[in-house]
Amino acid sequence: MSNLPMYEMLAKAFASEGVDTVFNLMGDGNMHWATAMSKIDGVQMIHARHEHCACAMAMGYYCATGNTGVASVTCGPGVTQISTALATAVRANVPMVVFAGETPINAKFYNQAIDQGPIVHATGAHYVRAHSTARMLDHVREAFYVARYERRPVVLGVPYDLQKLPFGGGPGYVASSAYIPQTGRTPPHPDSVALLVEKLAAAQRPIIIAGRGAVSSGAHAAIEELAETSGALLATTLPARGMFDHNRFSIGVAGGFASDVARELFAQADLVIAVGASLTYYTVDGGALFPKATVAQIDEWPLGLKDGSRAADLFMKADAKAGVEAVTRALRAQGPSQSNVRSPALAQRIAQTPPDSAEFSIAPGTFDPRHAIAELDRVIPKDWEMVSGSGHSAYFQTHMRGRRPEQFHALREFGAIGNSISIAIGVAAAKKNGKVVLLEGDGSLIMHIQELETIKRHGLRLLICVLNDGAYGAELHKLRQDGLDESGAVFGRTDFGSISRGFGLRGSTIADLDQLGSLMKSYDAQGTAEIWNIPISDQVVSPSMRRLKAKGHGVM
Ligand SMILES: Cc1ncc(C[n+]2csc(CCOP(=O)(O)OP(=O)(O)O)c2C)c(N)n1
Ligand SMILES: [Mg+2]
Repeated sequence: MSNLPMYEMLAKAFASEGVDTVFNLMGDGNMHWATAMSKIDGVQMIHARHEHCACAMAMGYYCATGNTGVASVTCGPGVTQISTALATAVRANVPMVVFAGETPINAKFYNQAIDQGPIVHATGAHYVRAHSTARMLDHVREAFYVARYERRPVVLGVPYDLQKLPFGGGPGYVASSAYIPQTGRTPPHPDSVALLVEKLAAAQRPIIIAGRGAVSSGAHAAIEELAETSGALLATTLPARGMFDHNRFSIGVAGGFASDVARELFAQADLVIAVGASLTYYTVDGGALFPKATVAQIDEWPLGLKDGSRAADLFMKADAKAGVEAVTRALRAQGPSQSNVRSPALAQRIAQTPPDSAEFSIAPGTFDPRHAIAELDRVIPKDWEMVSGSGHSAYFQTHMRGRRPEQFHALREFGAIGNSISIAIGVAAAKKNGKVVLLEGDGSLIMHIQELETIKRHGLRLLICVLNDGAYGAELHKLRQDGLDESGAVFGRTDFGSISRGFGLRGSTIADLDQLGSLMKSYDAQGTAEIWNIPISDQVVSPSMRRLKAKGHGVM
């Protein structure tokens, strides 16, 4: 075994880390390793058509499984291609390991040579410069350890002349999981419980916002119990969207995408408790969402300063579930609280009021995106994985209901378009059951449309719904609001149905929203991926975009 080439040992170490799927694009720097990986029993190799997409697929795979995503790219241009994917993974806390070659360390000249570390570091990702043959397996362990424990992307750069040397022996590989501290749930300090209970008992209009930390802690039921006990309303951050959709006092997402009713209730809130939510600029809508509220944060790692603003007024350092349960117990012991916000009339209003009821005139042959989304919400089964894209149409997608946050995937933290087809491919490669839908804008989809070929070649099955306004809608609406020429953001409605068929997949343009039910049945009955090209109006402006006008674009 010790005489095996280094690339074989590197592949075995990756397998020991539990890697079962790799998203790859070959070049000199990674082809030996990738080929060795593909020979390992149970490893699925997905060969992408762009390195950015290989990484975004690995991110999608993480979203669907919770396991560290693994991608592989070649040295030099392979690495320069992935900077947007790395920055996106950094912002979204996605654990990912990218096996990248490096140009040969002993070569006098190599045209693809570039200092890869600074490129990777500039994105916020970690770079492991694997230059020691004796410590080569330690380098792999470090990559997985940092990715898993710090929840961020890591690029492992291995010069490819070193990859071809004989391994030379050494102790067996011990996977990174053996090094990750297992500390159990962090309990809250009694003083912070007492302080929060005092505030909660006195609050008349409290709202709890749950975030990703609440989802990963399994705090769903505990938070609903605290809300019930304290008379609080329930909301979530965007990534935790859907957590309380079944609860009649759930007001949906907090932030710029909040519904009209939610905005009104937040404006009146006197206490907001963020549970496992870092209170980003977007969650608090730049500070405009709950100006009157005292803000408390329950978090494993509370933040005093977030995105340039004070995050909260009081803090509890605790695991989400443990912290919330302690507050509920103490609140019960203390007796009834002052809250008076919950009522049957409010529950009815929440259930019956549309997120946004502004009126627009809709040109013939196009749909109001709100109607298109409502119909998609009706026909797409609730147990499907949903990947939600970016752009202006993302607002409408956010208001679909009844799907668990674990099945809703939107990596928008870096604000980059062009990721979502690949994220959806990663989800589809993990799930392998066809129950994956991507909702995406036309501009973002076409940015990496070549990945339809990857879908076809690997026989992946997913449904892609394009909200096609024939434009970079997000840009178009800002240009219009500023009275500028919009022609640079308008492209016309690309015929994605034909493009899809050209790649050997199924595809159609939707002429009537009533078609969607029967199209869903025919998608289910066969084995090929499909695009529904949905022409939407470019006149319907989301409330978040309308508010942007009032604030002034780009001014935070
Ligand atoms: C990589 C990247 N390039 C450019 C932008 C600027 N941008 C933001 S939204 C958008 C338009 C997206 O168009 P589309 O996917 O059709 O969605 P729509 O806004 O029309 O709903 C653009 C170009 C960006 N965010 N990321
Ligand atoms: Mg568009």
